Amino acid sequence: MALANTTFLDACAGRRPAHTPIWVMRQAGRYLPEYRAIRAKVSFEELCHRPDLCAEVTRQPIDRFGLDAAILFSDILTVFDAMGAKVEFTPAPVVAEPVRSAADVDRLRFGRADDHLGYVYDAVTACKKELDDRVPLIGFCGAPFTTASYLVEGGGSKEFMHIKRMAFAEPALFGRLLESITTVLVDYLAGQVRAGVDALQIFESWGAAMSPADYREHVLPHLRRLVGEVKQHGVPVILFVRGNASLLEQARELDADVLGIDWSIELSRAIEVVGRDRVVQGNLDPIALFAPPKQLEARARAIVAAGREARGHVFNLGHGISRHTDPAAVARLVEVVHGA
Ligand code: 1CP
Repeated sequence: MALANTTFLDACAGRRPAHTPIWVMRQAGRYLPEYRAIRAKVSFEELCHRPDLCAEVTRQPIDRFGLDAAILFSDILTVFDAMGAKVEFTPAPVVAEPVRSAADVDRLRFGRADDHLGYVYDAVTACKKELDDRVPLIGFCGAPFTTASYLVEGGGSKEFMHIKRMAFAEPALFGRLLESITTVLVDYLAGQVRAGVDALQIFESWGAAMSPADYREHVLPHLRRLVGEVKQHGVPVILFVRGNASLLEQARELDADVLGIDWSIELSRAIEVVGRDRVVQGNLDPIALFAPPKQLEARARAIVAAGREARGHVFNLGHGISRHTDPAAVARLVEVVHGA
């Protein structure tokens, strides 16, 4: 069956649908009472392992807001199951044994995604069925550096001391780790496409921890390989690199169909940097959802207008939605973007 709403895929392909499509990073999650009701019954880990519940929470924001794309409910760290690393969600992720030395890297078992992540593929299948071709489904993974940062730091981080130390002091070890992670990610995204996702997003949430020169030397080659290999599957690839103002010039070199823009740069300026021939996604400050309605509306309209200068534009936030957001503000935002 054909998709009922193709606005998101049209924009990804550089076409101009009747309205600007919108989805919201982290749209399924704790700001929604219907999500919290499910989480009151099951842990986050259990939720990720239950395809029926993944499908339900993936659909929740589609039902409530009429967004133009759904994103698979999972996490960028579930992929650790294919690397022999254990993570607990508290809800912030905690890696029991951080990977900091050559012996630690040797201890990891970089396996086939198919052997360890079948439950995610089952969730994709369940989501596709649940969505019933109303909107496309986005699959995702963390970028090699962002994924590695959780492994090496042992969780979230402010300074990224351990992973940067590894890159600067033991570049061969760092390179070996990122290369192995990238191989798993390539395999994992291929499996998501086989299971039925219509598009892919790669989240480089923490790339700005590196200076632009260090990013180019130590990180970009791996991201380039990931994007290049994943592009062969024929679904649109969105590359979201946070810290755009400094890293956008590197992101634009890669062959991603869509470049995600955070709110550290005006969308019009970002379009000048990446070129008007590119498709962009973004970039409302998530905290703008806490502004008075008129102000939210003005900010959203300005971003839709700026997006018209690019070859294509998918409206989104500049990063994940805050768990404290009032769902009514999201409903208003969707209405404004669709009406603009
Ligand atoms: O208690 C709970 O319910 C757990 C909170 C939660 C949720 C809802 C976590 C733990 N992960 C998720 C789901 C999730 N994570 C999704 C699917 C839902 C959706 O988008 O609608 C996605 C795409 C992610 C991606 C993700 N996880 C990223 C990249 C995006 C970003 O925000 O930069 C990152 C960095 C993570 C790690 C992670 N997982 C969970 C938390 C609380 C975090 C962030 C920790 C940190 O700040 O370091």
